[in-house]
Amino acid sequence: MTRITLVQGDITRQSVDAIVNAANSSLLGGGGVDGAIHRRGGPAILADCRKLRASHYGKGLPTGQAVATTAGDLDAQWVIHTVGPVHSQSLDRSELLASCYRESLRRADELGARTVAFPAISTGIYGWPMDDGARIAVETVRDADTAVDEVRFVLFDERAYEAFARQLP
Ligand code: AR6
Repeated sequence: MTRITLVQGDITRQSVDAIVNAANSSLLGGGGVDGAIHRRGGPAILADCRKLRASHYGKGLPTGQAVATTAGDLDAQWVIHTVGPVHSQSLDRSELLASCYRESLRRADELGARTVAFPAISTGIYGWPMDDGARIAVETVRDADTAVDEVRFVLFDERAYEAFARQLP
């Protein structure tokens, strides 16, 4: 059984096996969580991302997929980069958002990571409504077939924390 825990705070301050990054398909950094992870994790993460781009993802990492790199100076062994969908009013992209959580946990299992910290993927710059993003995150992790012991959702502010808390008994 995977334990789901909630923390309000900065994901770059977490001590876990793997930290999930809400990246973009370029894998070359950006704002939000992505910017914070690269800033605090240092240049080793970007160096790994560049190698992955050159070897496997010349056209970018597709939405809904996930890849792992070193965690650099972060207090973790790996960063798992996943690309959330941009929210759309006209198209239902929920399955792609669920895929981010599922694929990140798959990478975690391949690496042997037992504790994994997730941000609320797509709920910032990519515009996903927080309540729906929280529902998809919690349901997907609950249903996942994974050996991860703890999934820790790290929510930046109280509004995000409350949205995730409503999804848990
Ligand atoms: N720790 C935890 N959560 C955070 C942190 C942090 N340090 N910083 C922001 N959040 P976002 P997205 C929250 O925008 O929506 C980047 O430019 C934030 O409040 O980081 O998936 C990428 O390169 C929000 O609830 O990711 C992409 O281009 C959640 O994390 C794009 O943004 C996700 O917000 C991805 O957009």
